[in-house]
Amino acid sequence: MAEIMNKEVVDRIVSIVKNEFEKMPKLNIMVLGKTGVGKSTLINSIFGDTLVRTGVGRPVTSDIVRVEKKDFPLALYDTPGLELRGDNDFTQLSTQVTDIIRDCFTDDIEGNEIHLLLYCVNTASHRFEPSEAAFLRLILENTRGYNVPVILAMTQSFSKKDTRELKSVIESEKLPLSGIVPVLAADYFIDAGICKPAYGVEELVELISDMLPETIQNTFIALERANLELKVKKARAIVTASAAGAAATGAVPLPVADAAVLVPEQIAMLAGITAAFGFPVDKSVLMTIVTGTIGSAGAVALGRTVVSTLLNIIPGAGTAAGAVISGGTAAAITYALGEAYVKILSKVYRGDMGFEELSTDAGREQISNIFRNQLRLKRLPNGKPVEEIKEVGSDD
Ligand SMILES: Nc1nc2c(ncn2[C@@H]2O[C@H](COP(=O)(O)OP(=O)(O)OP(=O)(O)O)[C@@H](O)[C@H]2O)c(=O)[nH]1
Ligand SMILES: [Mg+2]
Repeated sequence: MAEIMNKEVVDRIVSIVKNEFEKMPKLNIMVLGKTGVGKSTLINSIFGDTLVRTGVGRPVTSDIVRVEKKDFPLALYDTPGLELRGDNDFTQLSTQVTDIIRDCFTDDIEGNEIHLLLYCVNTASHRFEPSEAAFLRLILENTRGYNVPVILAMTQSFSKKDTRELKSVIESEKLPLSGIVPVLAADYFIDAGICKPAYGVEELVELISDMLPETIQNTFIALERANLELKVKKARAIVTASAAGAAATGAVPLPVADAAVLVPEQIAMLAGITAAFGFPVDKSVLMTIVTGTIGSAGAVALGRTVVSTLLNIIPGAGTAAGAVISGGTAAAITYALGEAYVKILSKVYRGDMGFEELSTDAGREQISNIFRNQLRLKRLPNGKPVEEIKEVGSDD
């Protein structure tokens, strides 16, 4: 019985998540900068290396290539191998950039517009030339009406001193940028055994997210691979909203048997969280995650364990055979399930727990424990304790 219910629930979640991904608006980013500054390395560290490695590039202008991958809601306008030497080259490129941005905004294809411009300057080159500043100023002026945020990433910033110095040079140009962020996108090996660890990409990702409109922000949070906090924040917002929804829905019949009856609200919540983490690379992986987590937590979530746990928590509830739980309790269960799911996905994301582990007995045990502990906190999202269970007798 529980098995069947779980499979149904898992199927529902898998299909909702797939759907969420399919309807996700495409994120369009343009990356500019001279050849070798580290554009591809930076993009890899933000989105994982699959796009640059497996994406298909199509030239848009003489210098700009649009890179895309099937079923991946990201288009990257890249400028590979760009040798910019003088004012002439910059003027030509700024025309290409401005034309693309304008065309994307005026082509009447919804969601085709460029959402962000990332300009990369190599800190190790010690240079930010007047022609570069003029180039950026020109683009900013010519595209002002489209409100495309321009972020300047100082790449290969392994020296603190160089970073400080070059940053003040860039700042002195007083360009209307959305931010200047020093990064080291990949660990830098100075000498055998001496390594400067990568940094800054997390901050850059947070800034990018802040600069994007909300619908595109969701796409970005699902796709980015550099900032777990951002995903968790988004996921927890979904949990809070769902718990509030469950509270508003009011009394929910609590099943007595082991049947894991997850109400649609909770299914939507779990799907939303899964999407925020950006896991569904393919259906089988997604199946493993959902089966492993919900299969374990879900059975606990609304099965016998939850009843007895709640009965232990709430004095005077007695041995309700078929109790109806109040809105407050429904919210608390939803909240616990959501928080537990976020915790588990975070573990998987960080690599503290492997995909394979999710379906082992030990993995299941861990998941159940996380959920039970979460439930024991007896808290609502607003920190208030769980309300009482109302006994209504048998519900057969
Ligand atoms: N260790 C380390 N190496 C980097 C970093 N960024 C760039 N590099 C190195 O610099 C070289 C050029 O980096 P790419 O990312 O290919 O530069 P690009 O701007 O994409 O270059 P083009 O596509 O040719 O315009 C590569 O050898 C990278 O490994 C970094 O953050 N850390
Ligand atoms: Mg490149």
